Amino acid sequence: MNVRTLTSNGAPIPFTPQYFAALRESHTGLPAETLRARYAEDGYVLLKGALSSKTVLDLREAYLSLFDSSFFKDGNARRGLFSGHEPKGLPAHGLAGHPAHAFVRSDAFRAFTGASTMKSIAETLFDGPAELIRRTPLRHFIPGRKRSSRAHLDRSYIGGVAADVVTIWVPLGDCPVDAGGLVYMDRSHEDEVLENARANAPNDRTDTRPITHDLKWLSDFSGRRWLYADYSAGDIVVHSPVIVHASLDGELDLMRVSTDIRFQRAGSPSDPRWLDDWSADDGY
Ligand SMILES: O=C(O)CCC(=O)C(=O)O
Repeated sequence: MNVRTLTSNGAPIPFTPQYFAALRESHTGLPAETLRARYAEDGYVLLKGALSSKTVLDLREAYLSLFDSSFFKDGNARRGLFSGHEPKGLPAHGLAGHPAHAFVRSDAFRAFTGASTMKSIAETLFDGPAELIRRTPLRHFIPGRKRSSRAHLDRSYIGGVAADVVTIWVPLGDCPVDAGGLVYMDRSHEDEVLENARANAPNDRTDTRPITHDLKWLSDFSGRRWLYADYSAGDIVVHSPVIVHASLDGELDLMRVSTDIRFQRAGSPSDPRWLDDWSADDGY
């Protein structure tokens, strides 16, 4: 039998039960205590259909429409399929002058991150009032580039007490596993050894914040599996700053556009580096 192999930053990992299992599915109709118990137990909650798929697709379209239509198959920005032709003459993703830099400063994006649904999900998990953290990255992965998020914990990037910060990861559109969605290392939020794995782990960068780009290595090292989902537009994952996560390389035509929206418990200390709008060169 042929084993399917996925990659992350070009490093291969077999898509087998030894390395992968499904994320546990939840939804916003579950009692708040159940959601909090799952978040504590798993380090995440995957909320299927938490947002309207139309709202999510409208937002992605508003962003992609800032590019030349030659970027998209059939010139169709709503479908978001890569034509194979990247726009020329743009700064790198998220730098001033790139559409992602302008978009996170737009009213449409602010209305999305500031929606009451988002805040109320954070408040359910905190069991108390939440405040939006302003710095909100917009991710855009183009198929075939073999570039993904390396295995990391958010706590390596943002200060604060882990129990007082949550991230809501929002794929802007469908994101099946081979389109390069986020994967979470099973129960890694309980495993302090993992954070120290970076001393021995292969690393394709000089940045010491990520643990590794090699997801198979980390799974072999820890004996833990990567949890994945075939996300649909409207699904979100709320995750803890201490769960190890990463993303896979996109193999489909579908571009992966997503955003990670963070909340802190109201009144808890803010990380001063996260008080401004995101820019890809802000260093955080
Ligand atoms: O979307 C990605 O690839 C990275 C997102 C992430 O690391 C996060 O939401 O914390």
